[in-house]
Amino acid sequence: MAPDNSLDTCVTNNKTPDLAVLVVDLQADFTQAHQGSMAVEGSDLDYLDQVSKAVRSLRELGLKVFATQDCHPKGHISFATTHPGRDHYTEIELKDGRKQILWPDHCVEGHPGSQVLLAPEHTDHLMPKGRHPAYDSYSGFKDDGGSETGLARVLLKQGVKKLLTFGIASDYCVKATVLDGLEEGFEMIVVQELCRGVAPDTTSQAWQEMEKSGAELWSTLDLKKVR
Ligand code: VGL
Ligand code: ZN
Repeated sequence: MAPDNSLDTCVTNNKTPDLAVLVVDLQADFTQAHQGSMAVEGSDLDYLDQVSKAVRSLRELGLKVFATQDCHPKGHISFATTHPGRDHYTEIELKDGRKQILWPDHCVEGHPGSQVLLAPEHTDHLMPKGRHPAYDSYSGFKDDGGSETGLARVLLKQGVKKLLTFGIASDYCVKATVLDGLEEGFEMIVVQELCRGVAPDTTSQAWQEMEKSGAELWSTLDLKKVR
C-alpha cells in the first residue's frame, strides 16, 4: 500500500504522545501587534504568524496544545497604579518582605488585552494564572503565594511528561514556567526563536538559568526532532 501522508495518519502516528506544547502568555497586552500595554520587543504580526504556523504544524503532528493566560483583577498587586507614587518597571518591597516588580496595568480579566492570541481550535487547554489580587504569578504552575494553578495535574492526567515551550516573556513568565515545570518533574524544551523577552540582558540571563536548571534549549523549531 502506498504511504498515506494525510493529516490523520500523522496524528495517529504520533510516536511521542507524552510530548505536548505549552504556549506561555501569548496575549494582546504583551504584543506590539495589538498595541498592548506591555508590548515586548519583536512581538509584531510576523512573530504571531510564526507562532501560529508552528502551533498548527505541531498539532498536525498530534501534539496537544496547552496555553497559560496571565489574568489579573483590577487593582492587582503587580500594577504600578495600585501603589501611588511608584513607577512601572521599578521594584518595590511588599509588606511581607517579598520583592515585586511593578508593571503597567495588563491582562485585566475580561478586558481585550487579556485575550490569548491562539486560535481556540488550536488550543486544547487554557490555564489562567495571576487571579489572586495579592500575589503575582509569572509561573503557569503556581503563584507567588504557593497556590497551584492545577496545570501539573491537568498535564499528568493527559500523560504529558515533556513540554515544548515558547511564548512571552522569555525573562519572566517563560522562565518561571520552565523552572517550575522542571521542578514538577517535566522535561522542558524551550524554543528560543518563538519567544520574546522584556529586555536583552535579563533574557540572556534567563536562557542561562533555564539551561543550568536542566531545560533543553532549541534555537529554532526543528519538526524532525518532534516526529
Ligand atoms: C509577564 C510580567 C507580568 C509575562 C506577566 O507574561 O512574562 N510579565 N506579568
Ligand atoms: Zn502579569
